[in-house]
Amino acid sequence: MKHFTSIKQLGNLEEALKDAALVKSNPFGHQELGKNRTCLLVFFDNSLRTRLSTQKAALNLGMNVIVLDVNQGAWKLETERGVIMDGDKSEHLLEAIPVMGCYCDIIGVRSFARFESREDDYNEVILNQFINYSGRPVFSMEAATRHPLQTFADIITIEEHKTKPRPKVVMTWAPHPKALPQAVPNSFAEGMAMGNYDFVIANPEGYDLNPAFTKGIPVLHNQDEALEGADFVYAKNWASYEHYGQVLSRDRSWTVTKEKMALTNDAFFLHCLPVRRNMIVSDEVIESPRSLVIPEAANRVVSAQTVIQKILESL
Ligand code: AN0
Ligand code: CP
Repeated sequence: MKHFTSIKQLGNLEEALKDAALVKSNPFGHQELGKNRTCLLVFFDNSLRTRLSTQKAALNLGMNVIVLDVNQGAWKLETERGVIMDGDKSEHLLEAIPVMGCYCDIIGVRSFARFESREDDYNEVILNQFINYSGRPVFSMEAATRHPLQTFADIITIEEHKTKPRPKVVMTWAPHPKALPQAVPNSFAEGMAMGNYDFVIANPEGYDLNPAFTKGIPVLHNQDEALEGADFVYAKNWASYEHYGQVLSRDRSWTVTKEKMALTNDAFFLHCLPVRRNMIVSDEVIESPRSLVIPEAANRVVSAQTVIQKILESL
């Protein structure tokens, strides 16, 4: 694997899950692969899980790790070409990226949707500049439209807990005070399509995702109907795609509560975290024995390590 920007690049999901199981059972088995190699993690946005789990994954593989928080301590970066740089930005991404490439062997990038232009976000302008100008393999740690390392961890977690060959998985929108990207839900939909899942999306009117990610997937605007018989409930907020970046609803009747979970087949609860309690999910549900949010976060090491290993093998 050269670059990793979409869960689809894993190819065969079943094979990738076998690789992940091997990584999980023997995390220090391939330290020779990373020896004397450097992994650079570049963050344009905040992170707890991705920051820690990806470092841990690279360390497990014997790599050296450097972390750069672009907005803390680095020069302010211009991202648009052709700009007369007489403002507060001291350096252009077009120099900064190849320079970063000089100091490492592989690069992870986190750069969320900016919600300034749907076209720029969906063209993954920042991530693609890293791919085009760093001279290094690049993997996404959540870009504008996808969060594939999260999706892979989500699927590993579902596979570990499913009790039937084709579980019903419901991804439901839930309320949040701020505009959040579509990367996590887009990516999860993409991942669900790769496996044997009875997958349904529930969201209010005006919140349908980009149809490129939801082709052939049932989308219901009635959450209760969608939750019926679910084996897994995957909650997430996202801002509107149609009215791009807008928060059209904060309707707390969409919060995942005990009453909502009672509609399911004693479903497991998943969320990528960070989560706002009693907006997205009630205290009771997230603290219940059916909540998988911690094992799901733990699997972020496994997903990152499996992907970094594949990249190292192709260097
Ligand atoms: C981000 C999002 O929704 O994409 C990161 C989630 C992994 N969430 C927040 O910014 C709260
Ligand atoms: N789930 C996830 O990516 O969390 P962070 O934003 O904390 O990295």
